[in-house]
Amino acid sequence: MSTQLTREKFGRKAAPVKILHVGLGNFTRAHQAWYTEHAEDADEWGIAAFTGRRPLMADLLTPQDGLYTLITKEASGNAFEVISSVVAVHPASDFQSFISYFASPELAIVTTTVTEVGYCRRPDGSLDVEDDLVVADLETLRNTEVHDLGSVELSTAPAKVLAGLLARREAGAGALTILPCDNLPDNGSAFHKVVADAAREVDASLIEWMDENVVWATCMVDRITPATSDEDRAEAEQVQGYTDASPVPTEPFSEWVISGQFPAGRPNWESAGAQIVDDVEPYEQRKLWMLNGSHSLMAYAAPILGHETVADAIVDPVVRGWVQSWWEEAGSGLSVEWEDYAKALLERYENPNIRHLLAQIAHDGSQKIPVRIAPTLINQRKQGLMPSSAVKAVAAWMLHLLGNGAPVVDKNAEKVSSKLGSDMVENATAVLDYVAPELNGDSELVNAITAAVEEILSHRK
Ligand code: CS2
Repeated sequence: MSTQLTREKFGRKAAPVKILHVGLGNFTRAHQAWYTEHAEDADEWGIAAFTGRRPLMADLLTPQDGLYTLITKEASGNAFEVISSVVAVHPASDFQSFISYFASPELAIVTTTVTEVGYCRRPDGSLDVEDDLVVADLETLRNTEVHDLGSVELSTAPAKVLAGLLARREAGAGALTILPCDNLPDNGSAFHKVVADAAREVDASLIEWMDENVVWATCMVDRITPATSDEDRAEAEQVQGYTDASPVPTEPFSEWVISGQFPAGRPNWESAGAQIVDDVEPYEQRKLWMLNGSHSLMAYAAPILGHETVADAIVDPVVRGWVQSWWEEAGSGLSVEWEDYAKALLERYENPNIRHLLAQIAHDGSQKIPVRIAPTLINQRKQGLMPSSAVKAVAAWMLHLLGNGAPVVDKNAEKVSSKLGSDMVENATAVLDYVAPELNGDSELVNAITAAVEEILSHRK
């Protein structure tokens, strides 16, 4: 019989909750929780995490007191470590606890990984106040007294955080920092915008309070973290000698670049390797374009060529060539070094021990393509150039929406796919109109997309 993973058995005391995380998944467990665990003042900083819609992670981790095994997958083998910085895991439905943390003066930082979709934004960055879930949440908030906020059910991240802030103001619990950890440019301002838009709809007086009491910090996050497999669970048990319902596989590489103030303090994340900078933008662009952009290109194109994982795809000379051309194209628009970064990326992708499914990366392309690919497309067209790799990524996404390659898992894809039919020129026009409306009418670009569709299909397996 193997041992159960608990704090008592492993001698890990729970640190006081000063960080609340919205949207607990494997990424946060491999990234922010790892940095917090390794900060020199780790024993002062506990994370209370809330799941997304599915309560599974709370069910799995609560019996383990929030502990779990991080499996770092080196190309040469695996390293195992018990992480203990997550001290409580709540299902999203436990909104009473969510509100209580916000109302506590101890709470210093709120972090999020709600993915690009979770911001509920319109293409111009404003809150999508026509989205059914947003409409319902705002209605609920308008009809709820502050002292009853813990008993409501909300679905969207901007509304939840707004509810938390309303409770915090009421409690006089002081200033805090909100630090989104999603793959979006300027994620702090992006989240600020949607929460402020929500506040305007519910209680505009909160805007002024937020200006004085909430700092919206921004960061670039990076660590490739696939979903947990049965083999990971079995291996953790075999090597570590205990049962872990939810170990996390991750790569050795990790980067966190943060900018912003922390009026109520923060862990000494630098002591664990995080960088605190004045301007995140150059790091963010490099990561979003080079890493995430090539991920998306592979996620849509490579399954059509018969590949299932990043490690499979990157050793196919055709895909590798496409990725390297994309790096040159995207890199030429960056203000920072990118050649060494690209070399390191190749090594990360080639790691045969990481089984990163292309179908997982393919999720929610309607939110990812505009952020990862469109800037290069637009910048190059403005210079009169034909960005053939950005074009290839758009063509691959279009093929994906048309039913090729990985299955479509994207609640907002309908906005584009409803316009797609059998005429490739019309399809390319519709997709372009969604990805970069400012390039509407660029017939040369439309032709390039249809040619790229042919090229990708000519390699089909
Ligand atoms: C990936 C990212 O699923 C995706 O869209 O591109 O999750 C990527 O693995 C991380 O951003 C790496 O830091």
